[in-house]
Amino acid sequence: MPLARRINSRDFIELENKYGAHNYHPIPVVLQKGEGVYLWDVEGKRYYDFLSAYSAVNQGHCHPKIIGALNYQASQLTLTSRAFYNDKLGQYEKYITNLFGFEKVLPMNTGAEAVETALKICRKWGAERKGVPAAQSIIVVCSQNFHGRTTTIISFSSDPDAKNNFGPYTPGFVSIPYNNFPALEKALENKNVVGFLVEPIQGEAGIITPADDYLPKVAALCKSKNVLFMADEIQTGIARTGSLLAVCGNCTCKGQCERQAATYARPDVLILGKALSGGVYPVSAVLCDDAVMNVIQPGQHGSTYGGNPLASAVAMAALEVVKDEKLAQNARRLGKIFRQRMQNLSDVCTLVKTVRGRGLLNAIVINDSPDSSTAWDICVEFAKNGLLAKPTHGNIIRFAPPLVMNEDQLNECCDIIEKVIVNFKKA
Ligand code: IF1
Repeated sequence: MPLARRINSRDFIELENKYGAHNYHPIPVVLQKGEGVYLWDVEGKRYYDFLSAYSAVNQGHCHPKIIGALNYQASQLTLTSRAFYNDKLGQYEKYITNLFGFEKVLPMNTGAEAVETALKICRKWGAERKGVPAAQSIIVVCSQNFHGRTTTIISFSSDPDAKNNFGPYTPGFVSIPYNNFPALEKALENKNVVGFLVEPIQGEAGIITPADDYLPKVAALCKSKNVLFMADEIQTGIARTGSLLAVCGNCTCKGQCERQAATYARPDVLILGKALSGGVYPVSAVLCDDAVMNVIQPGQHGSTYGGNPLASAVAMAALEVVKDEKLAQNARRLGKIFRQRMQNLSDVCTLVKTVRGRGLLNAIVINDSPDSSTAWDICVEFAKNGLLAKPTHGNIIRFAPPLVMNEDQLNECCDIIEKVIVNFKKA
């Protein structure tokens, strides 16, 4: 009787290939355990996580405080539906609205659901408060956006992979170039525009950071035109970019104020997700003031799991970790060190064309065609050297470690990145 062979990474990959939809092309590692900034594969190899599940694990993998909240609440009450009240949702709603400085929150589960919720609120507000007939309302978006994968959201995507052959598409959206204020001014001349949806930093597009004055000017223009400024902070929020919110980034207080600073680009609608739960449970949220949120009345929007006690307990713990462990400050400090190390590398290595980002949301642009496999091949080499990252598009590699990383760990990761890139030989 042959000894049963220990199941290995290749077996797990084959299982996913055979039984799972092929809607991803993962880096060939099979992960089994995560703790803080580290991940281990099924063979016991340890990696630094430099993706953080696309910025959902800002607090580090399996943070003990968040897991503790999950375990306790899971043993008490997980889901009631909103047909009844529960003892966690109200506490969570008070906590999150006070923390971000808004009057109301509508709790959802995934980021795309929160974006869809924001779009619905905006359209309804346009019809019932601005007087734009629902069938004529327009929401302005930016080209190269990423806001999720539902049919309405991909209707205004400019990425053919995300959009092609998923029509017919939802109407009512106009796309303008990102970080182009004159283009926004022109678009808002249309009186039927009810909202502007934008990422404070475009993540999937390749960590595109706008001009420092872009978002404050967007906030002021939307206010003057009675258009809702909707900030999608699902990837940039929760301390990732070195302040609690990326829209705080230019504020003189750097996110520690009650958001009164003149340079704070306060959105009318704030959309959160991902690290709102520290990667432990799907939690998303839409925050706005009563004047906007109260267009939603009972029976007009909802979700089976939205605002459940488990999500509420996990999200409160996840947000407390951000504050207690000063993750925004750490992201700001380590981000500067990281970009300097990458710029030093770019100065001596032609393979790194550009370095950009804010806080611990950064990217390097590889000096090769977006159609080349170079960025992918470099990420495979990173994995062999104990660091996990993945290209966003073609030749751009996103670097987004958990915000709990310390300076020594960051420098060790920079050593790995530099070693791989300096020694990289194109196939
Ligand atoms: C995938 C990208 C990142 C987001 C922003 C909404 C959502 C996302 C700014 C939707 C989600 C995820 C989705 C995931 C990969 C990842 C991603 F590559 F797709 F674009 F991070 F950049 N707004 N981003 O980044 O949130 O519904 O996923 O909870 O779909 O491949 P979700």
